[in-house]
Amino acid sequence: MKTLQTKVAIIGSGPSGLLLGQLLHKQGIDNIIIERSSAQHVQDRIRAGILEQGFVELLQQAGCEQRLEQEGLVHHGIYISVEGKKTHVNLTKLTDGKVVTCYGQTEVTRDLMQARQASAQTSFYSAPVNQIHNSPQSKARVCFEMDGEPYQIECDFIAGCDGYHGVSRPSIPQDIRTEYERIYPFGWLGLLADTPPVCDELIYCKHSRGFALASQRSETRSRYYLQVANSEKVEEWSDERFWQELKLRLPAEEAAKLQTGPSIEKSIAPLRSFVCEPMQHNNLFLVGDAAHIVPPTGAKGLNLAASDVAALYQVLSAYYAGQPRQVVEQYSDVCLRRVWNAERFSWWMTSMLHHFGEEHEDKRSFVEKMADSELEFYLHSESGMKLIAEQYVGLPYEQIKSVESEVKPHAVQVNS
Ligand code: RFL
Ligand code: PHB
Repeated sequence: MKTLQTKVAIIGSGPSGLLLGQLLHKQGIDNIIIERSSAQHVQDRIRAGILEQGFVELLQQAGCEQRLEQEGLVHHGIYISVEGKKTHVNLTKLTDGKVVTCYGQTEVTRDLMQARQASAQTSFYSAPVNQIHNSPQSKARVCFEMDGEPYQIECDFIAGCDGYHGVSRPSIPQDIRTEYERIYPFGWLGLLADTPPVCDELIYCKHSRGFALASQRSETRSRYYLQVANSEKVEEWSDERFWQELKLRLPAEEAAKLQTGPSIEKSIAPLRSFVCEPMQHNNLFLVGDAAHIVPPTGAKGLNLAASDVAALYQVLSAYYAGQPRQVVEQYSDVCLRRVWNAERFSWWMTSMLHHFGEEHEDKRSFVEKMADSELEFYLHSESGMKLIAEQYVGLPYEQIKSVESEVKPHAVQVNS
């Protein structure tokens, strides 16, 4: 077995792992990334598209902001459409100048991977981690296989950035972790196409046929989503069927100018809310989707991963700058406060905007009428709109607390 050594072993090369690796590298903290899939596979995954300001600032700190600043689309607002009637939520006005940036996760991943290559830090691809040793009595160890050969990495800390299906979370003993979960009775069917977006801002559409979202990746590339039942199969959705259904759910003005075209990608993602507490155990930290999942309605999944990275980067930097080990112990609590906030917002947006009515085919349910009324209440009140805007642009990151070294009393030398 080959043995390597590093300070931080990072499992997973999604946005969490890559961003953490780059920030630590900039701070002179050695790290190794181990990724199950090939680099190409990681780069080709089509996922999130909206970045909060906090994420953009982290990319700047990591030195990976050049392309984002040239190609990212700054959005000052979003539209919420209810049965075709649009309301504009002016994010900038309602939050004293904040914005979000539309820049695909695929592009973020590509920029971070390029920076990683240039950094000469070690990364292993097509190398699934199969075991984690994380006891307080011995050095932390990560074991994996590559090209049929076993490897182990000895390290101070392990960052579990390996997503919802990774090995990090299950390696925390069951009696230590508590998991909270909600599975929604629908998913999102997403379609990417090289057609100009119908609108220069995002439109979240509540509709009796089901939710729809009009998003984008650039001025020439659109990303659309449709709420579909969990039983639906992507093969049953031809491009023509998708475009027809989307037209029915968009406001009339956008439906009239919708330009259709062949899809570049089409897939169904189930919707889930999930949190694992605590987010750390001994020398292992869970980061991003490894610890929590939100339904995509609030555009929070990727942004939450970034705020975890910010917290872990801060505690590890403080530790390697000489603060006592205790400084890393605040990681989970700091993260979980922000995580639960985003979980609540994402659940709320999902509950307000989706159609839950399959059990009530001819009569709308009481719960749905409550959601209609609540959404209308928010959209017709300045303070309601402000609440939506503040959460959509993202709450500020919490700063970690310094831990003073224990001052040992001076020994008094007694001369005999
Ligand atoms: P990732 O991106 O899942 O990366 C985890 C990485 O770990 C690797 N891995 C392992 N590596 C080594 N050994 C093992 N044993 C391993 N097990 C797993 C995986 O191969 C993978 O490369 O997690 P990370 O970095 O925390 O990033 C989180 C974001 O990717 C995620 O929050 C968002 O993409 C969620 N999400 C969306 N968020 C939004 O805000 N808006 C969206 O529109 C949106 N769409 C999506 C999404 C997530 C999706 N998933 C997870 C299927 C659409 C989809 C389809
Ligand atoms: C996307 O563009 O993929 C996207 C944007 C906003 C969301 C979810 C997904 O809330």
